[in-house]
Amino acid sequence: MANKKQTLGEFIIENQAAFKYSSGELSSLINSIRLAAKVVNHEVNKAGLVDIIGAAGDVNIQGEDQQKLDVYANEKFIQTLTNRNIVCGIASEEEDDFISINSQDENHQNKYVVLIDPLDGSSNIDVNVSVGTIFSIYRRVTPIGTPVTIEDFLQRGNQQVAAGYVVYGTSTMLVYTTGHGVNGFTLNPAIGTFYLSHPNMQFPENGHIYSVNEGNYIHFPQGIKNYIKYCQKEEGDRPYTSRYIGSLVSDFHRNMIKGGVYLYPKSSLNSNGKLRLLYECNPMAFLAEQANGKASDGFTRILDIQPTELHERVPFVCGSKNMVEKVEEFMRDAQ
Ligand code: P6P
Repeated sequence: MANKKQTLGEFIIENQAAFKYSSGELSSLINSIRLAAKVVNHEVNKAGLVDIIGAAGDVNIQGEDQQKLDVYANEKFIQTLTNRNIVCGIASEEEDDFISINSQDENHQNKYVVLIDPLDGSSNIDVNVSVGTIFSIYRRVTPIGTPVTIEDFLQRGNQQVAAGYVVYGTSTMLVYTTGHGVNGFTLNPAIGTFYLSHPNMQFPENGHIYSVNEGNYIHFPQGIKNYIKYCQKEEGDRPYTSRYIGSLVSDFHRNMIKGGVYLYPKSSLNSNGKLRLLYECNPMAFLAEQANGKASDGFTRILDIQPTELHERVPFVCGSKNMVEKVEEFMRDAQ
């Protein structure tokens, strides 16, 4: 008899005592993300069948065409997080400014802020390639009883209390950490239940996959160019394999299982790279470190960077520890 897989709900209850803050609130927060993930998953899986794909006609603060599913996912996550009355503020990649949650919290008693990329990789929606949701949770730093401020959102990544992603792929998974390792849960869509399928996920220290958009090669810093040529060299266990899906969550997830490094460097096209520090790099860096991996901007630990604005971008190197350190070595040597 195969051992019964633990459900996400059972896992949360079993582990909430380990969470150093008020465990009930975090559990409720993770549960609200679980609900939103199921709702978004349902729409993502039928995107081709209803008039919900294609640009919504708007352009977000990033200057990117907003796909209807971007807008839908943003609304669903904000709605479920608001309804749980745990959160005092939300910042979304799809929103110009942060949202102060006052509807059920008129006395500003709620302690958590959530930062979210509701549908990362959305340019892949119309071509049926995996997309994902990324979330990052902090305790507020301004006094309870006062309205949330930008200061509550511009915290260093090393202050996160939880982070995770949903990958809407060949199966839908919720992968998250509360600072005690990384665990992956797979959705059984027939009954709408997530089951613990990947306990204690760890990046292999080494890997043979590098993930970068080589179409930007000529615009990369010399250190990155040198690393890419290193990966392609016939020597030792190289050449490595190049795998780049164009969806951070999917590239990260594959590399965490198989070993690999993901790079989105700065370039002459993007002086700080493309990925956002608050919604993409900090949560993925927290997960990476909790899974024995590493994440930097090529020089500095991502989680130590002090944010200065909601939508700031940073160069991003993330994955197997020894591979990230090899990239950092090439970056140092090229200075
Ligand atoms: P490019 C998606 O827009 C995203 O933020 C990541 O998920 C993905 O890895 C990257 O951008 C793809 O960007 O410039 O290579 O198409």
